[in-house]
Amino acid sequence: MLFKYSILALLVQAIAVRAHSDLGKRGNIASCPGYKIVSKQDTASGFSATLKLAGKPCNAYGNDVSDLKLNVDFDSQDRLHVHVQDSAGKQYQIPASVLKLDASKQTNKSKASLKFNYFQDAKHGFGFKVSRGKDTVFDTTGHPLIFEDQYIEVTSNLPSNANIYGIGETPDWFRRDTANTIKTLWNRDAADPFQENVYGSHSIHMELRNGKFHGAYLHNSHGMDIVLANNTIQYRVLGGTADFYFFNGPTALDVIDQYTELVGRPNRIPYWALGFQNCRYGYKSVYEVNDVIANYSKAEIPLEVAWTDIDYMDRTRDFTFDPVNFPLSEMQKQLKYLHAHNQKMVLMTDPAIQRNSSYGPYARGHEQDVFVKNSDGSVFVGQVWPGYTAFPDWFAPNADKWWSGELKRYFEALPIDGMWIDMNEAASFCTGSCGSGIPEDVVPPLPWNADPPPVYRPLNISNPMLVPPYAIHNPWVELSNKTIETTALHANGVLDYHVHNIYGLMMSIATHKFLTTYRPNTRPFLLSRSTFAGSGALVSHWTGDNESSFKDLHVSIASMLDFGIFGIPMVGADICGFNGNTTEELCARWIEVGAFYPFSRDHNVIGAIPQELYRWESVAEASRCALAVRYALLPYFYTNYQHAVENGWPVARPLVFQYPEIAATSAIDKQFLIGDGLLISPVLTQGAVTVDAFFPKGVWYDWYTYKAVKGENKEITLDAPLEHVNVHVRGGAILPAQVPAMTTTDSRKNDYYLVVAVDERGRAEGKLYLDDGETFDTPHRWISLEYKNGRLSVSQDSGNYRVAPKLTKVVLLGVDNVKTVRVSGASQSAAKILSENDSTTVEGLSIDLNRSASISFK
Ligand code: MIG
Repeated sequence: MLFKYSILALLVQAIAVRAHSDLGKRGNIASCPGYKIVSKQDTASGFSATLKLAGKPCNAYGNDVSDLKLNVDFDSQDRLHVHVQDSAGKQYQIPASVLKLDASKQTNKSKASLKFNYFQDAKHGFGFKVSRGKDTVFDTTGHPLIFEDQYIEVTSNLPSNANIYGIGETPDWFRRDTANTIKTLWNRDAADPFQENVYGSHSIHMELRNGKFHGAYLHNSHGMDIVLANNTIQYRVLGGTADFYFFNGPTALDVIDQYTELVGRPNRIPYWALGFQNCRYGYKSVYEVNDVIANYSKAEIPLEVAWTDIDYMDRTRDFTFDPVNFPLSEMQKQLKYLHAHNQKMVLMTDPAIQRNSSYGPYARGHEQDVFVKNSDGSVFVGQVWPGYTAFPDWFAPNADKWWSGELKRYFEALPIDGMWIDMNEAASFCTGSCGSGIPEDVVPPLPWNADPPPVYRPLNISNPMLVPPYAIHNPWVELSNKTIETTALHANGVLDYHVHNIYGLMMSIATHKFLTTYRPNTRPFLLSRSTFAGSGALVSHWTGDNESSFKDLHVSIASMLDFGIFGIPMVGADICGFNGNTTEELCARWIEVGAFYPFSRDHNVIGAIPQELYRWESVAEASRCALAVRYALLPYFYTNYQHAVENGWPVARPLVFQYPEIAATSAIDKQFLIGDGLLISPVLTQGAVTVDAFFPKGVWYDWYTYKAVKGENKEITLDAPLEHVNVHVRGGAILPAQVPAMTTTDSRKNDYYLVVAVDERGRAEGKLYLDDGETFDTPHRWISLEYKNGRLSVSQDSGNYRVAPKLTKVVLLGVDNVKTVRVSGASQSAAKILSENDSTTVEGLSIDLNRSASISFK
């Protein structure tokens, strides 16, 4: 039988005793009095004020807090900070040790693009507006502020049918439905159920209004619902404070720039991370993986990284190797082999540690007091792969030291290239501390295999920290289902209730710290399933356990675009689909999309039919074609990734980010751009051999044939045979490329070339970023590329990284009739000039990219 996580979901739902609607009392929201401003004081960067409850407490879902403090800070021209907190400072706030927000900025009202106004109305009390010119971008008019110990409600009016993007993590279409959407933020190990909450929490959204974007981020780690309905966006939060940041934009890239400046810029990745990667859950041995590596190379499909899932572990315990099927010595050989072929290895690590004193990581962790606890001080024991497990408490004073120590032993045994951290929501297979009191040597069966099914002790539901009065719309009903119980204790007495959503971020911090300490000058590669605001500074992300279906293929594009907003641009979905059996056609179509995911990895569930790219001839052919485009454009991908590192700009972008003035782009998530110059228009429907692709006004060029397509702000039907994905270059863009090889290391050694796609005025421009792709302290080189009046200039912007390969070829799309080529004045007699479909290819050049150059075409 095919192993499916949805079975697990059903099981957990079965243990949940109550339906969502039974949870909590009906809060008497209507009688909430709101607040009044009692005093106000100007500060250097804005003002502060005190607020008092304006009437009788409504205690809708907790206890109204009577005294509040409001801080308004004009952080920068484009960022406004509005923070309402309890004067007593008792509400839990995200500590700077977990997420340190940028505080470098300070300006004042007169310089700010976003204006702040507060008001007081008789019925609802204190309210505020954030505005930009004529647009009020946040407006609480008509909605009282509700601030209780376990419930905060803030509501802002929206225009009807607003264009809202972001808020997650949730598998959904890219443009959010504002008619009736509840987005719940509660990290959950759920197999990508459509429109529900899954692994991470991101309370950032942006809105497009009148051609301009703005954004808002609520800095709060608690569970929450963000509700879009009745022309409002409403935050219903289970605690903490109302800590909002507003971003002025006005472009989409500006909003993300402003957001990632606040929470952290995307991490620098090693160049090899852009290569294609293969994984599956259920490889039976190291020898099987050896075969997979060999088969990719036989099929001439580039494979950069060979991944192994929990299968390599001895009884699925972290830091161990199965002595029979994945013996360490054979894993070491595989790693050597991979390195000799410029390939890499990444392995899985879970946070849950088997609770067994004879298992070193547990014994040492227990000794150093690093695990999450029950309220009686004993270790909290959930159930994960290795049976009953303890969960590292990243707040524990010794946690980092202990975790680094375990990782160090592991890396000394097998110096892998990157790490994959999974199950860090944190996932557990049971509810509550199900292993507490059970002898250490008992290894329970996985709950879905147990006969009779396990009976777990009931949770103490009268505890509001377990069942808060307001029930967020977590589909597993209780917050504590399948995760660490919300009443479990972290160091300093912090309940898991407050920090559930940042568990994965904290694991990312500890793991990243180890990696950068162990190899101080090497950029780590770290893939995390659970993420939070700021995770992008540390990790890459994949979208978890999707389904092998055409629908999930389509949704994967939207999810990738969401993560661009979340500041985690290095993202991709499991290519060919995880759960369920893929099909030849689906797998071919999937690699045609996946070859353009910033993070490009085939991954499959245990028990499903194999789906490595070489398994079917059509898939192999589709892979070779699509990956050849990716590998040719590695310099372009890398340059765009550097834009992400420096400015947060996502690598993969929806059309609406680049063409906000074209209303028809607002909901397009069937196509996407890489950077601003490459448009991918894949087939997402079974049986289709054509695709209706939207082309914004302007000229676009087919990547393969160089033929021009005239964009007229409408869809054009394109041929799309099974092995073919439509890729177009925007007229006006210059894409840096390199002759592709089978690995990124080998590609980096090949000649450079430029694809110059001219617009209607015969112009184009682009950028090229170069560095060693490996170290932190590498020198860099930024180059500007510009084509106009028949002249291509290569100008050095900054940096002194020495690039060895030469620029040997220029492809001019939309330019014909070239007879002579001169490089910085010198005629190029060796150059070969070829024309095809109104384009010209000039070969045989030898231009040093370490200097500026000017190439004229006549
Ligand atoms: O509960 O390690 O999302 O990629 O293959 C499943 C086994 C645990 C979930 C991950 C998936 C991985 C699987 N893991």
